[in-house]
Amino acid sequence: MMSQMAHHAMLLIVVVGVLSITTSGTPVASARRHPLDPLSAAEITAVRTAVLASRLVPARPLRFHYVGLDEPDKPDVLAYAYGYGAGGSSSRALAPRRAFVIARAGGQSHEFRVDVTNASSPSVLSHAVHRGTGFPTITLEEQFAAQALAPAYPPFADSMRSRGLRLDDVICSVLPVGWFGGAGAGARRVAKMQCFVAGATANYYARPIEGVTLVVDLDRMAVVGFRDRVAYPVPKAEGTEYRAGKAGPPLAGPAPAPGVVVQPEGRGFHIDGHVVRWANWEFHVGFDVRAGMVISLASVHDEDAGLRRRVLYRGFVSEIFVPYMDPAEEWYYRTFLDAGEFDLGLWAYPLQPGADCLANAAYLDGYSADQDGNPVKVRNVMCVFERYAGDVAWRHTESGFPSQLITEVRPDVSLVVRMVVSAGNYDYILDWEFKTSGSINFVVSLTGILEMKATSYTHADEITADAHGTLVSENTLAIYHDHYVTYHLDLDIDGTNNSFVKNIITTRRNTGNPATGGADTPRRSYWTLRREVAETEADGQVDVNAGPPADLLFVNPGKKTRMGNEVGYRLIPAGATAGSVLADDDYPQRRASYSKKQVWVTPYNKSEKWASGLYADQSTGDDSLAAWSKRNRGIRGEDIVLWYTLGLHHIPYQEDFPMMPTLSGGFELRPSNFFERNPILRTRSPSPSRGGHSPNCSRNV
Ligand SMILES: *[C@@H]1O[C@H](CO)[C@@H](O)[C@H](O)[C@H]1NC(C)=O
Ligand SMILES: *[C@@H]1O[C@H](CO)[C@@H](O)[C@H](O)[C@H]1NC(C)=O
Ligand SMILES: [Cu+2]
Repeated sequence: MMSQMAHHAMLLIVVVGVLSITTSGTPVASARRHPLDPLSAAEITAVRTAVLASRLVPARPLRFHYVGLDEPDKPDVLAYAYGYGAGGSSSRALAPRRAFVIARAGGQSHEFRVDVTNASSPSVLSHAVHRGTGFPTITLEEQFAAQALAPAYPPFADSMRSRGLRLDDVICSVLPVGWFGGAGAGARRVAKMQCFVAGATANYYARPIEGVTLVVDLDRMAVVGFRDRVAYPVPKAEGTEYRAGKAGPPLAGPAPAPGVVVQPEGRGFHIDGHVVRWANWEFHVGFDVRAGMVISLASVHDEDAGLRRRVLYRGFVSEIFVPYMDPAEEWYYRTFLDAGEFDLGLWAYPLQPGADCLANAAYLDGYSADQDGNPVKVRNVMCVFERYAGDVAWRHTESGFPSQLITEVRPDVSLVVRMVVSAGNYDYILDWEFKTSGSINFVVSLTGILEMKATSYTHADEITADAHGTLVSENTLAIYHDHYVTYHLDLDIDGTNNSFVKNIITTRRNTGNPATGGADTPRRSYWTLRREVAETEADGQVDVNAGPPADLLFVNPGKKTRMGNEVGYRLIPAGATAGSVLADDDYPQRRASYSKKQVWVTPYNKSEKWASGLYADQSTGDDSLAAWSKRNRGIRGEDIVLWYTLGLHHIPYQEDFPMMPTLSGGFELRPSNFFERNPILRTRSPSPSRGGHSPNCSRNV
């Protein structure tokens, strides 16, 4: 993760002081709001007003680092959404609208809870000072301010001059320092800066000024450290561009034909506020500055039972951990926690219609607060579209009848909800794909620009010691690193009472004895299932690459199918299942120690949302998923949460330069004894002639 400040200024539309005024003078919040709707611009403004008016924290300046919905307690939300809840009121009365705020003032991190139910008279409900380790996210404004310090710092200016570089061609990135022992709670809030030469290219990441590091005190906003260690040639600008027209002439060779999506009867989904209804699915799409897209209250209609059934209470990306693998002075600390140090939602930009999302997509806007607490709107930050990808939902050709061939095929259509996070150099395309079969596919596609290091090498043959990366261009090493994308998935399979079950594949010898499951036949072995129900959090930790093969399920022990099987959903990890291979005692590993296992299961706790802790910048790991799990709480027959980490070891290759083609990984949550039978058996194939003609459709007859 690096910063790309110039683009923020252009793309974000700052909504300064917008108060939604209603003619009758009734409060803004009286508009129909779903309890999980993100804070509106008017609510963010109300939060700002209340915090600044409060006498609890007189110190100024007061800077807002997080402003987001403090969601109502789960029973209240369930009561609203489904008309009932565990212990909650059974009315659909609107829960109070509350915000959670983290602000810095007087060198301390302050937490506020603010009631904005009536946006014209907001009130601070509580205030606390964070006394533990770690700091809130680094704001955009702090990054701008830090960047401006570099050229004005004489030793830096001298260094640039001595390297023959023009100061106005230099762009610096603000990078979190990580944690490498010591201080903890007494630490200073600092960041480092590494700089690049832009000038002739938009791809300044490819032109690092290796060896120069600045340290900035973020609270005082002053340079407090400077190192000028080594000088390598700055890699050339030639061949680094990616902008159309600047990256060279278009390919002359064979190209795919242009295509469009035609939906002659219009979209098949409906968006009502933040609630999306499509085919058998219904869910709420929210936006949070830290997590970005948040999916809540996903339920699926069961046609056979005539019921809407609950699948997921709330799901979002909790953290993206990206450790680099070069121990050098300028690189050792690059062990990013993109959500906790930078905010994923802050780096999500307007999607490009027809390119980022299909032409038939609908878009949703997002709001966050700037450092002064004013609302900032990001247009088209999420999109929703139906995907007709040419895949098959199910099919069969029956050739067993002598005089008849039976073929039944159902095309697969799914609904995609998408957000793209451009975390400085890297872009993450984050998809939730809902399928009529009841499955949810999660896909992360990586693209963008690698993090590169200047070197004296111009050919791989010159490399004698470990270079910690791949030589992707002259004087340019792309450094080895990992990506760990951690999802918080509060599954509620048919209710909140769930258990985590492992169906473990176990090899058996054929004993020949029917009493022990054997048979008097020549077969020597077979596999069967050993079913384990996780009792405590320790049983909920799984390295999917270790041990015997197993299906991992969330089941509802109180709900059975007509056949007597427990209803459930299973997790299907796919492809990207890397686990961290760093030493357990290495500092970044201690901060994100959950990255060694893909699966963790914890009891639901409203305040356990962020896998690397609420205060992730300079965190020590004491407030993290692995630390919570050490309490070893009971998880059998409880309201439990699945944490899944999709991991990739990234060895860069030359094709990843200067711009990386997308590389995807994902996993699936799939109904497993949830329905009585294939829930899409009775779907019909859309007739090609229905609702219009297909101009270029041909077939051999
Ligand atoms: C969950 O369901 C099981 C089976 O019906 C029951 O024994 C258990 O007490 C329930 N747990 C809670 C917390 O209600
Ligand atoms: C909920 O989580 C917070 C933060 O980890 C913790 O302090 C609190 O004790 C937890 N509550 C329960 C009931 O486990
Ligand atoms: Cu990568």
